[in-house]
Amino acid sequence: MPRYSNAIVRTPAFSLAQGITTQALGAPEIDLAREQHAAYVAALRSLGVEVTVLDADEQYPDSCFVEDPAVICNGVAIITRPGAPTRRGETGAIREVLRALMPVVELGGGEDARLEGGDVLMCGQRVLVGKSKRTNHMGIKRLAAHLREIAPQMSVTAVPLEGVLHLKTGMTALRPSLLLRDPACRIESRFPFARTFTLPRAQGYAANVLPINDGVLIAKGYPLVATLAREHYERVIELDMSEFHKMDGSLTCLSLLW
Ligand code: CIR
Repeated sequence: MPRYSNAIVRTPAFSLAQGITTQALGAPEIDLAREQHAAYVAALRSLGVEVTVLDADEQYPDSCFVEDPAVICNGVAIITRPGAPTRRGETGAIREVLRALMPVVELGGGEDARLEGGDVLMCGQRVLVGKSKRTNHMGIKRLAAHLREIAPQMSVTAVPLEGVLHLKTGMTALRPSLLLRDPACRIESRFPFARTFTLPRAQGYAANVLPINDGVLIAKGYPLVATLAREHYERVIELDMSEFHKMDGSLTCLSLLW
């Protein structure tokens, strides 16, 4: 599974509740969100990842979801063009931070290309890219063009989807050959390289898992995924994600890893 040594995260802004959401779970409580975020950072560190914590950016309520403005592959960062207009400006600060750390390229493709990192699922040598409300055909084409240069061994497949925000909101890989899917995530594509385990609807949120080195982060309160995760990993870290869930956020969105 993926080996990571570094991560960037951003402290949730006090303005978090003003961010975008499709959930009807109430407003997030910022103090609790920050506690949950601190636990997330501690979990990454406990798995051997060096974490840089960026200050909160009050101008952008969704800016703690750092996964969306960039995609990192083979030590190169691709700065995306978020489909959500209120999030487009988040790329500026992330670009500056990443430039000091690695080569950085722009998505390109003009104003019409849209891509958010939450739609990019790396699964072994395969990259599945959600064609969602936030990521379009041109964005996927541009990502594929960059990856041909950066990681020619990887194949890119577009995955049209409905029902959830991003591809990774509704499907991630517990192992490269084991996908977990929230039934709310409607996908026509088939993935012959893996077994797809569809969770019961009430546990759908737990389809977003984050394998890191020898362990895996999972959302707390979803026993089926906890059992599955323990079958595959020695270290399973369960994190309370309640406040991020209210804002359509999940485990993967809170970090950029490389
Ligand atoms: C948004 O709607 O953009 C944020 N409230 C949540 C983004 C979650 N990001 C992710 O799943 N990668």
